[in-house]
Amino acid sequence: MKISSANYVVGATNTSNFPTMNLPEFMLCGRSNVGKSTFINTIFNNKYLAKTSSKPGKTQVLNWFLINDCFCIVDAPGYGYAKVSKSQKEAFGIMIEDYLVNREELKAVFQLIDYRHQPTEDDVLMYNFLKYYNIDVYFILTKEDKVKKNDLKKNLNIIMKTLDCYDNDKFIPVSSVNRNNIDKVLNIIDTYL
Ligand SMILES: Nc1nc2c(ncn2[C@@H]2O[C@H](COP(=O)(O)OP(=O)(O)OP(=O)(O)O)[C@@H](O)[C@H]2O)c(=O)[nH]1
Ligand SMILES: [Mg+2]
Repeated sequence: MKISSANYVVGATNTSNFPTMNLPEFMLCGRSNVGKSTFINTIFNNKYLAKTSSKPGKTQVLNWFLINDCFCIVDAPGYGYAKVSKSQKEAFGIMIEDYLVNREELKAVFQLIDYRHQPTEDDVLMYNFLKYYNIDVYFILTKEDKVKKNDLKKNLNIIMKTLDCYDNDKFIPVSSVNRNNIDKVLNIIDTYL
């Protein structure tokens, strides 16, 4: 897929102000700091598109990005960030659940997992939630450039085992540093368009 345009559309916190473009949407979810916003900038080749930070908790609302005027990517706040207040965590949770359960435009979710670490309880809960609602999910393993060659297979096995996933679930290791496998993600999106 050739990317001819990628633009920020809007940020929203509840159904009443979600945009109404009636285009296919793909959501990114994952722990705070796993690299969701960076991943958007990497796939669409524009480091200023989504705001990123080395400190967790950067993204605070659902952000829509319009790609090639034909589909949207939705960036979400991360889960599992200890410093976010309990009430804010609940608000993020409700907003993301509301989106995932009710959004007709949603085609698939890319769940991002840090390739260096064992998935957390929150990662497992999110995966089970997606499966329960029959939402197509693809795992993106981020920060591959930071994993030692010798650990690639071992880490993948730990991640698959912890998530207790299905044999046909797809895992795509990516890196914002060397752009590894970015074309594979675009190919997946293409199959829904
Ligand atoms: N080395 C390396 N660093 C990465 C990669 N992806 C993201 N990062 C770094 O990880 C940090 C967090 O990235 P973000 O994209 O802001 O993370 P996020 O998941 O959007 O975080 P929240 O908005 O807080 O939920 C930043 O310092 C990025 O530069 C990668 O593939 N390789
Ligand atoms: Mg972010």
